[in-house]
Amino acid sequence: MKCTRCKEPAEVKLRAHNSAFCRACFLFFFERRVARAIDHEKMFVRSSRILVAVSGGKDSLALWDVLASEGYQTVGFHLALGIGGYSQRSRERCESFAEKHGLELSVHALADEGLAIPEIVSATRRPACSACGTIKRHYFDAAALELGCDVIATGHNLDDEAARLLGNVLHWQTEYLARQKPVIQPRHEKFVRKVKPLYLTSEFETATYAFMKRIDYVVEECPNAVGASQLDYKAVLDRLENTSPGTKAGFVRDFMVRGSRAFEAPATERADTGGTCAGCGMPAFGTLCSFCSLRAEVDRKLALRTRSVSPAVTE
Ligand code: Q46
Ligand code: ZN
Repeated sequence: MKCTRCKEPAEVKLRAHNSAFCRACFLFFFERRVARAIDHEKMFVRSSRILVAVSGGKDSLALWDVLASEGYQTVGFHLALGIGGYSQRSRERCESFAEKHGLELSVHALADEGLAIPEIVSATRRPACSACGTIKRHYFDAAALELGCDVIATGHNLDDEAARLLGNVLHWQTEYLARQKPVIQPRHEKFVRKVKPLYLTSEFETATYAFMKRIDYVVEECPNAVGASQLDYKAVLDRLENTSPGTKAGFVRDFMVRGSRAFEAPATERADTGGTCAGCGMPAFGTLCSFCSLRAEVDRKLALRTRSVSPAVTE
């Protein structure tokens, strides 16, 4: 097998692109693909300060690596979720990556404020990923504001986007379909744009890039991912991709080009930007934003529990 680009022996075959590459040409291909997504979707420019949300996994660290090596101004942000050894190892990978490359990293640990994911789940009985999603959105937005960033970049890859699109279509989640885009514009002056530079880059390609660049990332999945329907959708899409390479890329790209527009609400119907949260000062549609409502629910339920287990007061 020869490299499609330079005809030297190839190291990796990409059926979806009907190509094979040697190491140097694969890295060139990968970086150019990410650069094209950034430029084509007008995600950010050279002068932007980019908050890269890093989990410690291959996708977000590969994204940080590409952006930093392309000379973009980045600051990593890691939210330590407090999910036992998994979170500990994830944080260590982010810290060692930042140190090795001399990059700025900001870490916020949920456990420091009594909000670790397992505690929230046990107090509220909410599904872990739903609580986690609310919390991540809040801290990413707050970190971008605090660290003076113009844009938040996440490591969602093609497989993530295809699985999410399939789930949204299967359940006709029209509001989610309207917001499934590589660039989400802010709806409030305290928010910044959110972008996904890897949205057309497959999980296999990102893993290959991370391997070739010797990025030390956390391989294990979050224990809460087990059983998530997202994984079933990924398995179905893998089967389709196997029989018809390029299916995932076509599904996602064609949706963005042709389908997405059909779900957009007319400007007159778009939700207004709401007010300010009485708890944290971030934008909110009610008195409290969804993060502060969750925090209040946790506090309330923990207080109730403490009261019910305290021994009766006797004179
Ligand atoms: S980290 Fe959080 Fe994921 Fe773990 S609890 Fe669920 S949402 S699975 S990307
Ligand atoms: Zn709030």
